[in-house]
Amino acid sequence: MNRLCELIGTEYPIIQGGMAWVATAELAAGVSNAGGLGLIAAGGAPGEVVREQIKKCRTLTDKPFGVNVMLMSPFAEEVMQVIIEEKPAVVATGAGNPGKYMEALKAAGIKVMPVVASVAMAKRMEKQGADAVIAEGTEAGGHIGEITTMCLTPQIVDAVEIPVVCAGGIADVRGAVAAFALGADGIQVGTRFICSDECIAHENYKQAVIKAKDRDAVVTGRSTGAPVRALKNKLTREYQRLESENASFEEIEQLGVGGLRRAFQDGDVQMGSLMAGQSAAMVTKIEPCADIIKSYFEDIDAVLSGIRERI
Ligand code: TUI
Repeated sequence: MNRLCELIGTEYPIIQGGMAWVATAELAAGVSNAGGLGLIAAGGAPGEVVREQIKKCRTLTDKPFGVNVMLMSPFAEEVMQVIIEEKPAVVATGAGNPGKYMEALKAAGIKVMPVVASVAMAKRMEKQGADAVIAEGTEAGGHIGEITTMCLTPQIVDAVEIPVVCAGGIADVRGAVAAFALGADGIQVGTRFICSDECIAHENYKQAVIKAKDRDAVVTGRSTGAPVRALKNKLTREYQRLESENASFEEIEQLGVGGLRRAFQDGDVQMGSLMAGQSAAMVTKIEPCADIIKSYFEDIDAVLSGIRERI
């Protein structure tokens, strides 16, 4: 049996990415019901909102699910407290070092899977007791590191003993086979789940992902030290203008405030932050989570025999 599935109690070694706003209880339950691990994204939400989401998810699925905690959130501490009380099966973290919460999470029986974007961070997480790491390449959406999935994954696989989940740019079964070839024990998929029936993001956001082409998922915020990948629109162009004019940190940050809500809730495709990875260009339709998950695992043999025929 796959050791990631054993760790998290799923049928398939696939985790849904913890996308702020987008990854609600509905999406997490949809993914978990289909045999993957759904994650509720805490994003920038306060603890009690996250508690409600966990409770809602429990009404929608009896399968294991997790919560993704964005460590740059001002509410990270109280969200962790809620998680320790509510005890979802898994906690994934992003955008920081979850070291100070590790002991309490593990004592509560929660599996901890930090997202990492470097080998050093992966090693540190293993040493601090992480159960697995999610190696996220720069192809991913949202807040990103510098190293590509192709180069990051095998280096982390070689550096740690714990299971490695490969993330960033995995749009179909070919990407999944590539991830397993690089030594990963599982895959994390974000962008493609935006275009699931169960995702309650605004239809305009979903259509923007479907329309996206290869160069449309652009990075802003490199100058402020928090690079974010999102679909090109008026907002990203404004960002790029401010950054090229060396505007103040505050002015640049101010532009992004409320951007995710504008995209997710209002369907504002011009001034909303349409966070998505480079794989958006490969997403072509809206479908049930179950069909998305099956598409990553059903045709593995066909991909492998294609490889055999070509080499
Ligand atoms: O966290 C993410 N992706 C995100 S978070 C997010 S919310 C947001 N909204 C507006 C601006 C910025 C963020 C949207 N997307 N992915 C996981 C991830 N973690 N990628 C990179 C990292 C990371 C980076 C540095 C993890 C650890 C780290 O180490 C810091 C340290 O303390 O050494």
